[in-house]
Amino acid sequence: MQSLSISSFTRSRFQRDGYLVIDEFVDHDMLARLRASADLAFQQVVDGTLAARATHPRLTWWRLPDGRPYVFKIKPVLDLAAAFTEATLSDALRSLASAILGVDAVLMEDKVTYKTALTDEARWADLPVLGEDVRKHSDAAYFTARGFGRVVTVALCLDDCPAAAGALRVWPGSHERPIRHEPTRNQGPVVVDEDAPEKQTVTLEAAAGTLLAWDAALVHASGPNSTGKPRRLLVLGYTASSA
Ligand SMILES: O=C(O)CCC(=O)C(=O)O
Repeated sequence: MQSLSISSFTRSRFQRDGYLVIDEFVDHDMLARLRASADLAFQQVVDGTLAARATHPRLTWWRLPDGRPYVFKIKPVLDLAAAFTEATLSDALRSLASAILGVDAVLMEDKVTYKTALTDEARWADLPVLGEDVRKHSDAAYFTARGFGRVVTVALCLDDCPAAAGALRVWPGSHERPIRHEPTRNQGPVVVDEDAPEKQTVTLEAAAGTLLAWDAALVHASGPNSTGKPRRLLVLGYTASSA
């Protein structure tokens, strides 16, 4: 994993745009271990859910309109596999988040988003029916409600993430302006279209090993994964240390 300090240019660009992308952040060996860890977490939580016929508390899933169960995320994951802990204990990610925040950062949330449909129909599971899209949202209000100040989200792409795989889409600069949300029945608040028009979005297509970082107040979304291949992100939230 790269250990790097960001330039004042990169920091001011992050402040202006609300996000940054660093290619080849994770080396080949670490990437392989993180992928194996994501598989292991999936086995423990998803296979465990299917075997026990009871939803694991770490699992967020729903049913697609065609009836297949769809795994969105597992949270938390760090204690489920050693490479996750290793990645977050290495100084690279925390120092990057500290440089962006301008203060010492601590990890406050961790998850893997999988965005994958299951072949097991899990008919016993009473799941809401939703699409594959992650609709436009920002996480800042949710973090504020949990008592956190400013949060930087850091995501490591465990797999290639072209647009067709549901790459992250962001609305540059949206973290700096008031954004209206509207409630939804099953997906939490989503951003109203007028405050984040489609023509202003940037799609962050990325190769496996890329690091994406965004201000939690930035509006973001992602589409379906239609590649038939995994598209997993290890997503970590960092905030100012209170120490
Ligand atoms: O994994 C994705 O596509 C979306 C992740 C996301 O929206 C989030 O972590 O807030």
